[in-house]
Amino acid sequence: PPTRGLLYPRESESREVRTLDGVWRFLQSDVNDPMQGVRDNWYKADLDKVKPTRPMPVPSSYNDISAEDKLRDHIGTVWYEKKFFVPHSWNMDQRIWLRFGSVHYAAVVWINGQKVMSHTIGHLPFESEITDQVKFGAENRLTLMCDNTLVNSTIPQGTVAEEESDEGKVMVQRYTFDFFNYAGIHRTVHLYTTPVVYIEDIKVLTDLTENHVGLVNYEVNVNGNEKTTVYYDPPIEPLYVHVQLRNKEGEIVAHSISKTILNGTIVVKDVMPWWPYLMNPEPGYLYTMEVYLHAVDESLLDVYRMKVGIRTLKWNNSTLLINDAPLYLRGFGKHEDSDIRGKGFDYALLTRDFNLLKWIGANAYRTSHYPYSEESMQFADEFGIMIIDECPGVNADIFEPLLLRNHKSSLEQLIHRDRNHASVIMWSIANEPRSSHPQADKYFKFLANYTKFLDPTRPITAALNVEAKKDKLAQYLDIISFNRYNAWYQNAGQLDMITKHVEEEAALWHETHNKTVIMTEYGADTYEGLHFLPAYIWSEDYQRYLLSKHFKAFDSLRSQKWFIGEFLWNFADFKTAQSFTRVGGNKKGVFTRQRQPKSAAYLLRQRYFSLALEL
Ligand code: GCB
Repeated sequence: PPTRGLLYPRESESREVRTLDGVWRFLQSDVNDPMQGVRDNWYKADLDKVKPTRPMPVPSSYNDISAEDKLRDHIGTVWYEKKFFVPHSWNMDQRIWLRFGSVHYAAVVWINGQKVMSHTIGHLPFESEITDQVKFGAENRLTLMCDNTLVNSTIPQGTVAEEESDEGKVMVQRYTFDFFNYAGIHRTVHLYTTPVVYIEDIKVLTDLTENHVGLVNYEVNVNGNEKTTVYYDPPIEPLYVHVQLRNKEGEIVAHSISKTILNGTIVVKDVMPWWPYLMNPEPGYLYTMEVYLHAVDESLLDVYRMKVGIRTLKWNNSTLLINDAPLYLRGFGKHEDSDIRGKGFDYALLTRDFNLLKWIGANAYRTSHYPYSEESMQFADEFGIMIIDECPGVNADIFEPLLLRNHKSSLEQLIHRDRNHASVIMWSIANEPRSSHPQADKYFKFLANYTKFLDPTRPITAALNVEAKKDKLAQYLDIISFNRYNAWYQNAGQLDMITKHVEEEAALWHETHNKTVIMTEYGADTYEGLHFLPAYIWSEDYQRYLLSKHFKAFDSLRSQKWFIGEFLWNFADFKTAQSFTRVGGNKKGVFTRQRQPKSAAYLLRQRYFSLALEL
């Protein structure tokens, strides 16, 4: 498998970073002929010459930007275009890179009419060197085609069918997960430079020893050397790195030089470990690791800086520990979702969400049901919020080989992107797959082993919703997570049928596999402002009552060490595909989509803080 990650673009004395965020040109293809643009070479000229375009913000989903249902519900390809200058000053012994934080679902990219890259699977970054395609000191044209079609082999799965309508035959996209299939350029587009010989990837693994000593093991991957005969003949070698660590105050606290190799260990005395929120007076402590790449003549080739949290993570069949302290997770399932921009990245929203997590006393969330932005992972490190990092495999149903290939690829890309984050404590390989299906056994055996092979340092989980006795996946997990909607999808209205069911189901998972258990989803749709006494379904009163009945179950389960976490569904209301079970979307948030609290948020806050104080 590939071992290479994608470093987040950061400027330094050897690197320049720009973004191409802003207003791009946009056009929708004909739903009945999505490949027309490729056939007719739309990327070879300005898009406006092909068809009239419209302005489109980047990053943003395109779906909710206009007043047209045809754009909101569009199926197939859309085209984006952006003009940008590359200054003359960049035409000097360096490489130029174009990087997308995420485009959903599939993307093809051209620079000045030449194809430079393609990528499938949303929510994950991809990049390409474009040094040979750009014009220096001149304007360049970037064209991107994006396709939102989901089929049996995509992660996640969907189906597209041609059906009869009042306007003749139309295409209909269906999927079984409920969140809206937003599409477009969802995250920042970076244009950046590296030196010719450059730091391509860094992997860190941290440890703590007795006497307050921290260890940072690092492996640096360098690239560009063997390909550089054009630039440097003979190639520069050998290379070495000088790595140093600065504390929050900016003082150098440790360093290491290896004169011949690119990996080593930094020893940090009187270490400040990384702790989750409310487990320590200074949670989320991060050092800055500075990596200087030198040629053997000591000339400086490249510099990259990244934040590192130093912690240990251990688990067995009865507990999960950070820095040898047992964890109890108080969290949420979330979504990347907001008004107008859909899944488009927004720093204001991200910062608000983390401030709300802090306000409510949560210490964890699951990136349901796909990888979240790299910027959010950086926030999680800094706020001490632990992450169950989920790949986009939601509601897998038909287990075909091509699906497995894409599922594996999504985990490989996710792990290489996120493995250096102290906040990531678990990989989630699936949400609610049909794990009772006969083919699920072999499929998940393979997928679970592959994930553990990619990262043996973190436990793996999956959020399950089939009956414990019928499930075939849990046997391959380290930690069992389950989703259940007592008094909602089961026994709606029966608030007296929650506590016992939750206790019994958690116990059954534990008994069947002798592993730790988390409840990753429970909740009730709640229309803010709706009140009923006695509590009645969809009201704020019902949500509060339903939560308190779950808390009762969690409290009795917590006395058994193997029950290690509760995750409410959902942090905030979010948009869904249209259905008669949804009023303006899924309303199970304790915050509205505008991030204001429903009354249950205060109840949860009380619980999360009192749980934190107990520990
Ligand atoms: C689930 C899914 C989640 C849904 C939720 C619901 O089981 O995992 O994606 O949003 O139920 O509210 O229906």
